[in-house]
Amino acid sequence: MTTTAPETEVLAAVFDAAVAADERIEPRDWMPDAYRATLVRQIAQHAHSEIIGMQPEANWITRAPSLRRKAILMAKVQDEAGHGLYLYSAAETLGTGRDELLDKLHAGRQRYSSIFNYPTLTWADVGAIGWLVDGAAITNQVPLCRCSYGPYARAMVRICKEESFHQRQGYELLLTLSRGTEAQHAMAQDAVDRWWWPSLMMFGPPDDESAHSAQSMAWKIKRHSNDELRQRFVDICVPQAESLGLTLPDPDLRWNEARGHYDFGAIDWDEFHEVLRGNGPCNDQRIGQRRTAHENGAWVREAAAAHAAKHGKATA
Ligand code: BYC
Repeated sequence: MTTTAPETEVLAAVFDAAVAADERIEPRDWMPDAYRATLVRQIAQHAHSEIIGMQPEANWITRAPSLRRKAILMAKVQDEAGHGLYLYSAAETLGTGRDELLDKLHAGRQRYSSIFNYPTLTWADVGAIGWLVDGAAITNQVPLCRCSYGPYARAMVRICKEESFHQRQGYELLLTLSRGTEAQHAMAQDAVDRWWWPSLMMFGPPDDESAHSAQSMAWKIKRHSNDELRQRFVDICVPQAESLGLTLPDPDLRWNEARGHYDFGAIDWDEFHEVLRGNGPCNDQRIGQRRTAHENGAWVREAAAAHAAKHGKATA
């Protein structure tokens, strides 16, 4: 639908008023092109993170130490596929199809979270991912349940419930290892040492370098800045690490009475940018495996399309 300049001004005023009043923007509502593009960028990146995020943990399904642990891990990895589906569906409501987004991911034109470019070297990494990575994801994503765009906000409610369960299983797994043999305790500590700093990077660049934060916060897509959420996460983790009997690998971590927060050491932003440029330890492996999985699934998509055509149904 094309609109004249005065019409667009009226529509923009209605949109601004809805955002100011904390009302939800829904798919059929008028929205600025840049708002739509920002949402597609963030939701796509988030969806891609969910499905790429299946890989590091799936690496341990065949080697889980018990049937119970295997069943839990399989369920968690399946949940992540589900989160990807909710999010690709939310992006579809903005007029962007799943095929298009997957093509962009496979061509390296859209991002997924930096965290999934690190390897899972031991079984304890499954615990560290649950505790730290899902913990960081929840801290970042709970405010997204109040995002101004309705379909994204509603998808986040369900995702956050499941992520909370994932975080608890990671904590419980690490606690078991931490209280186990000396070797198990050391394995848990080593995993936390490797995952701590990359988890802090999940929140994105510092506020003064975050290109999108100010506008996304004005549109109430993001409700807090990257640094605010990172600080919240550190404050949550320190007492949890103590209960786990594990330490966090930061000599500068200490309570600051005046600020009412934990101070923490400098993050290696060069490492973050290298990972974003594709030079992390597992970037090639992750995207290569994703492309292969997509190619191997072509027959399923073709069969579903043929079935739908025969029965007169639209395909996704
Ligand atoms: N990794 O202006 P900024 C999960 C990019 S995992 C890669 O601050 P924004 C899960 C950013 O895209 C988490 N790229 O951006 C857990 C931008 O580049 P472009 C997935 C990053 O969007 C367990 C540039 O840096 N969650 O759920 O305002 C198992 C400048 O950044 C990262 C989400 O995606 C990063 N860490 O803020 C399985 C949550 N950080 O796009 C799955 C939703 C920044 O201009 N997303 N960049 O090329 C968000 O909340 C925001 O997009 C971010 C970044 C906080 C991540």
